[in-house]
Amino acid sequence: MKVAVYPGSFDPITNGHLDIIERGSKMVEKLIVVVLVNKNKNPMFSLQEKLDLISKSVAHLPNVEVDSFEGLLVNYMCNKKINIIIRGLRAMSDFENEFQMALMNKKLCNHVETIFLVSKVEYSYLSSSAVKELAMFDGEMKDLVPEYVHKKIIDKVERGKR
Ligand code: COD
Repeated sequence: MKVAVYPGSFDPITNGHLDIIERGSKMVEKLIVVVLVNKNKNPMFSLQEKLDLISKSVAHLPNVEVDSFEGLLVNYMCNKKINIIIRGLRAMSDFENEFQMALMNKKLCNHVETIFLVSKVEYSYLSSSAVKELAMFDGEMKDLVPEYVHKKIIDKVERGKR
């Protein structure tokens, strides 16, 4: 079975991520969206919340699963015997970091191949950080994230103000 992982922080999942998931899921028999846990980061959403947001957003995609892992991505992949990583590329600014990550993962595990999907033009400026910043300052971000995610971001920001 051809299986790939789409790893990321997903804090929170955006329509840009979702587009990569939808397109990536057509290239393989199973795509696993993996939330990597980084204890040094202070995310807006907890791991459980991220898993919930992603699961609801990909519910229409039967060959997509959601999982999480703490540690090196290649260890997750070795445990599950998966060789393909899918990543999104928005602009040249993504390239350097993505290139380094792909080479490092290849060095750590020679079987691993990284496939890059170029973002749609309309999502090329979109990031989780931009969405969070808009949310903090009451900017409009309805078109940038799935509807359920939009609601949960608004709830979180409102709770923060109380
Ligand atoms: N359009 C298209 N693609 C997009 C968009 C968009 N609008 N927004 C984001 N993406 C892509 C990103 O380019 C990335 O490919 C992916 O979606 C996920 O993005 P983020 O921002 O949610 O996640 P990242 O990039 O912070 O994730 C980094 C990891 C957590 C995957 C990485 O740090 C990691 O593998 N950590 C585990 C430790 C490890 O194994 N390290 C060794 C490798 S150096």
